[in-house]
Amino acid sequence: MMKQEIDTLLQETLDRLARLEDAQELEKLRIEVLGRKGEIARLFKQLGASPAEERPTLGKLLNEARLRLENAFQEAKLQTGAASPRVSGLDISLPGRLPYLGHLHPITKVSMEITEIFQRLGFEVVEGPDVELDYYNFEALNIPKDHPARDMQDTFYVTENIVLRTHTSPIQVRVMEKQPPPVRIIAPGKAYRCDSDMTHTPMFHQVEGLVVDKDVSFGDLKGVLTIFVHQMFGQDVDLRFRPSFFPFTEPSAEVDIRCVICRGEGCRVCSETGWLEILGSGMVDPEVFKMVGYDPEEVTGYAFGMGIERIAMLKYGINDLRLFFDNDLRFLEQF
Ligand code: 2NM
Repeated sequence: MMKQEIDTLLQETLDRLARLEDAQELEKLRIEVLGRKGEIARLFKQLGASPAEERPTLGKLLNEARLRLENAFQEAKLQTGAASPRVSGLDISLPGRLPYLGHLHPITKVSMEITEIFQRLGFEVVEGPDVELDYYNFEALNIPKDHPARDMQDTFYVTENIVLRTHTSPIQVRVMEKQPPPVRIIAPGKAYRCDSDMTHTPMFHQVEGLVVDKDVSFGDLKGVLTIFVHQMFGQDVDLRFRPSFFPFTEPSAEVDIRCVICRGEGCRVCSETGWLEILGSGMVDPEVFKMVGYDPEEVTGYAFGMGIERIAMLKYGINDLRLFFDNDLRFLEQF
C-alpha cells in the first residue's frame, strides 16, 4: 500500500521533472515534493503509523526515494542553469563588467596641471578663437610682414587676412585690447603650423601667460616661472634663464631645466648639454603695449609660452610625439 505510494511519487515526480525547463517551476515542484510540508514529509509521517514489522523496509525505501529525488532535482537545476540565475542565456550572477569610463587625454591633463599651477598663483584662464585675424596673430605681436614666422610654409592661411593661429598669443592681445591693466592671465589652447615630421605636428598645444601692471619686473618673471618649474617637475630640479629673442618681448629668455633623463650628465635627449629647453619668456615689448593702447611709460609686463606636448613628453618620459595623436588606447589608458 505505502510502497505503491512511494513508487508512484518517485515515478511521477521524475516524469514531471523531465518535462520542466523553467527554474521557477522546478523550485515549485521541489517544494511540493521535498519541502518541509511536501509529499516525502507526508510519507515519513505516515511511516510512523504503519505496521512495526514493515517500518524498516518502508523507511529504507522512502529514504532511497528521497535521495534519488534530491539528486534528480539537483541535476535538473544545473541543467536549467538555475544554480546561477539566467535571463535568456545570460548569467546574471556573474560579476558585472564595469561600463567603459572615458578619461582625459594626457595632453588635456598636462594642460590642466599647468593652468592649475598658475591659477593658484592668481592667474585667470582665458580662451580665444583658433581661427584668427592676421592682425592678432602677427601684426599686434610686433611680427612684421616680412618676418620668417609669417612664411607661407609655417602658417595655415584661410584667406589673406585670416589664419589658423600659430600660437596662443593672440588671446593675450585680445584681452589687453579689451581691458585696462592690471592683467594676469593664462591662455591654454591649440596652435597650428604647416609643419609635420618626427618632432612637429600640424596641430599642437600651448599654454601662454601674461602679467601686466605697474612695476612688473624681470625678477617677477623669474620668481613665478621658478615656482612653476618646481611645482611641475619637482622642487629639486635646477633651472636656468638663457638669453633669447622673440619679436614680442625684450629682453627675452628661454628657460632650461636640468635634464630629467641624465640629471645633467649629458645624453641623447639633451644633446649632451645636460639641459632641456621648456619655455620661452620675456618682458612684453613696448611696441606691443602701444598697439593695444597701453602706455609703456605707465606699465610693464612679462609673458611666457610653452608647448604642452614637449612638457608632457619630458614629465612622463615619452619619446615619440606621435603617440599623442595616434589615439591608441593602450597608450592613452596609461595616464
Ligand atoms: C612666448 C614667449 C615669450 C607672449 C607674449 C605675449 C603678448 F601677447 F603679451 F605679447 N603673449 N605671449 C610670449 C612671450 C610667448 O612663447 C614662447
